[in-house]
Amino acid sequence: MAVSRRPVALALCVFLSLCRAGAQHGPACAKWCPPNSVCVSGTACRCKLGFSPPDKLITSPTGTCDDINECAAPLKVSCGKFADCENTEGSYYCTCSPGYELESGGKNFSNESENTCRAILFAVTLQHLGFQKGQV
Ligand SMILES: [Ca+2]
Repeated sequence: MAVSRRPVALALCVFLSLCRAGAQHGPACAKWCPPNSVCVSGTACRCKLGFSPPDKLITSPTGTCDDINECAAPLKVSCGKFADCENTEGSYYCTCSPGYELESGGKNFSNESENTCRAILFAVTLQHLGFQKGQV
């Protein structure tokens, strides 16, 4: 039955070439994902870390991913004492308040547990200049 084999072989060939074409282009990916999001499938995108909505899939080109203000309610990160929270696009950081510095001498940290802000001691500066205790 050589006659009936031909359409089957042709169909198989078409099927395989379609599969191969699909594999070549990788998984289907939505081309319209809004800024600050990544493609999840051909019809959905997800906001990058630090952007809102954080756990909802975006399924329309009109969707947007907005920066989450980690320094404001309801998230409000606690930077601890003598420190301020600074919001940035896609992230945030904590920094010591004016007149305070990290023990390490570094500038930024990420939360209260890393807070080592301490007053920049005026007395230490005076000692460096040669003043003794009680002279000022
Ligand atoms: Ca932010």
